[in-house]
Amino acid sequence: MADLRVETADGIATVTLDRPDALNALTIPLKEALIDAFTTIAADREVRAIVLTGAGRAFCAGQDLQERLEPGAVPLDVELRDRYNPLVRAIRAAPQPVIAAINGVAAGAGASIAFACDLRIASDTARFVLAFGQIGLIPDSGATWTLQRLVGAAKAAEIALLNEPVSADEAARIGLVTRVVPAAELAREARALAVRVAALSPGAVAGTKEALEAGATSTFEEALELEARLQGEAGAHPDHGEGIAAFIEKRPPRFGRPAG
Ligand code: T3D
Repeated sequence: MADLRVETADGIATVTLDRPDALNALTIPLKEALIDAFTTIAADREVRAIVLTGAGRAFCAGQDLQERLEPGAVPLDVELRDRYNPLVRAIRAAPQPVIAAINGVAAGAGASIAFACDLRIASDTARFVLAFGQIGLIPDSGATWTLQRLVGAAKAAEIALLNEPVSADEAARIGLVTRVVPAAELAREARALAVRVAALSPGAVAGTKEALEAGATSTFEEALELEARLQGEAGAHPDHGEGIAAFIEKRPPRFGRPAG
């Protein structure tokens, strides 16, 4: 698809939104290509980490507002159920960690998509703008769920209700991004993060994602039980033995593929 690039090398898939003239705003074909890309990559056992980024000066400006004005535009509830929700679900359900490399402004659903990722690293030129309020909408694509879990309810209410842009430095201060790097170093630093997580046991990483996701809404008892089940699976996988052997032999572990 012309507006989306997917490159895979050394176990890392890089997904790049590529409509720089429209600040990578999301059209129906682009959203569908993204859903396809995440679904395909999730099933690719050779891929151990995913980097999501934007071409040009923006990460993503959210819904393409030109498309919204076209005659016969899809009603918003349908658009959310058919495309935005499947997209953020696909990001969160991927067994591999998804790293948002936020190279510039992330607005509307572009911000929501960044919030849905597992890790966020930002260029010093990045900013988050919820933007929904200024066009008479409510935050969507999971932002009402993700944002308050990332920064706390009070800060999330401030960001969502005031529509104040959040600068890269402020995002780092409130824990919305892992760190901020100079723009010229973003791609390299995002890749370095991806290499770090890609070196871990893929099964353990997938289990960690699953447990964190479930733990966000479960009871303590449910979390304990899920940890017991997932740890049973992790403990029975050869990666556990390899991790212990590598520790004893004072060498880096060589983890294999996920079980199943
Ligand atoms: O609708 C549904 O299906 C429901 C789901 C909704 C999800 C959503 O995402 S709703 C929110 C949609 N997004 C926005 O409202 C953001 C609109 N954009 C902006 O507020 C600003 O452009 C930014 C804060 C993102 C960046 O500002 P700035 O000053 O750096 O850039 P700019 O000059 O405003 O934009 C540059 C170009 O990109 C410009 O085009 P031009 O004049 O050079 O031809 C602008 O029109 C275009 N652009 C920016 N955002 C969008 C866009 N074109 C289409 N859709 C956009 N969202």
